[in-house]
Amino acid sequence: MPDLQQALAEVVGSRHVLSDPELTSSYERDYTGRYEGRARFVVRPADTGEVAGSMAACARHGAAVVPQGGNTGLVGASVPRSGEVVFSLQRLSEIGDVDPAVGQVIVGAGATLAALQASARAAGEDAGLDFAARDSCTIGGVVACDAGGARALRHGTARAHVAGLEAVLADGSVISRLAGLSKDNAGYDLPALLVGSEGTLGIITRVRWKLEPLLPARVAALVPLQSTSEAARLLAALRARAPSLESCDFFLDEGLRLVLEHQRRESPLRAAAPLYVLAECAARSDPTEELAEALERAGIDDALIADDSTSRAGLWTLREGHTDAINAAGIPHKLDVGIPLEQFGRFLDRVPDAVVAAGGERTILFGHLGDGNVHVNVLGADPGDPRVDNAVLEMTLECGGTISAEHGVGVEKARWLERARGAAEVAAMRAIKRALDPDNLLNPGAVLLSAD
Ligand code: 2HG
Ligand code: ZN
Repeated sequence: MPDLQQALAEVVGSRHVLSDPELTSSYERDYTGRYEGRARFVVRPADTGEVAGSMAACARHGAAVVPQGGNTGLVGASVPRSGEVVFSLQRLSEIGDVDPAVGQVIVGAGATLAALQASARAAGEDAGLDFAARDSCTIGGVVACDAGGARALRHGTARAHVAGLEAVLADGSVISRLAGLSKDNAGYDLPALLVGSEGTLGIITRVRWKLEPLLPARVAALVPLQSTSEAARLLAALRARAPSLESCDFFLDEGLRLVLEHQRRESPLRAAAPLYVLAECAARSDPTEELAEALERAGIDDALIADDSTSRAGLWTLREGHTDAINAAGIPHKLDVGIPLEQFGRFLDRVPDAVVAAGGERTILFGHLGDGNVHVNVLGADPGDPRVDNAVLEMTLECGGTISAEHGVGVEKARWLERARGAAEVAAMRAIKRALDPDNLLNPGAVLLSAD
């Protein structure tokens, strides 16, 4: 049997099997800097056949693999831990023609979200999903971790956009459901199982993506608020009065100050407030009146309204700029949790003290209010110290929330899965994992702890 490097080179060509640390290092460290490890090789297949051939070679050699797209994951699941082969899917970037009759398009796992958005727009459609990492994150990763973002409030998470997919399994075999039939219930829904499986059940190579109609008329409002109960009242008013509501995000004053400092700009608001909501409405015709009615119903008269694309983008950079501004200030602990709205205020009030008691210094809270999705970012704790993570996740469960809303479980929260889901559910997950990946070759240690 040829050695693994030679076997992989026979499949993808030797220049696509990287082993020189200068070439592999960018695949070995995650975006936050909290997670890194060495790769045995980085392999860069060009298409599904090459992914399948590479996986079969790894299976023959008993070599574990970590699939990777744009390496924008935030839970440690996209970088190697201990000598795995990294499969970079970036060369699978082809985007097919939009089928206008069904509003679907077949997208390669390595196409960026921004490229999908551009293709959709050119065909008069919308990808229906959007978030700050759009220029780097890839569709395979988006689907593998069931990413959400601000527009999930209206259009659902990545799962809602998957009309089918193609993937390579642990033995190198290929499953393909790309016909895009809206009614197709022949057998188990394996594509649904792969969505959110974070590379532990198969390597997604192509996705049939469901598009949304393009809504060209957009208006956003940045609303300064005094409390989470005011925010809840605003959300209720938006739901009642503005059916065009697409996003309803939030951030706090501490986060805003950090972002303004990082972006070297002034606040667009005259006065600071403890909490800000950024809401956006989208429709075929101007939704400004709808938004204004909702704001009035919530008793708001000091919102900043942005009705052209430049001013809307200016407001969204304040919200989306949090991740970069936090990264520039240190290596963060990032806990992406979901909290029932009635517990939102209690959670936001209590979490900073719990973080300090667990050895963290600074807590920055922001996220997607409409989905109850809070991004808890903590600075000042040692990257390897789990106490902050434990404190935040403990409080999340106490509040009836979920330990992972849109970033995934990864390696960061694998220890917590059983607490969060219960023994029976995790036993069922393990049975599925064993059936599809008996040798634990696919992203070992992500989602489910390998040791058990
Ligand atoms: C966002 O909503 C992303 O901007 C990233 O989910 C959140 O950096 C984070 O914690
Ligand atoms: Zn988010």
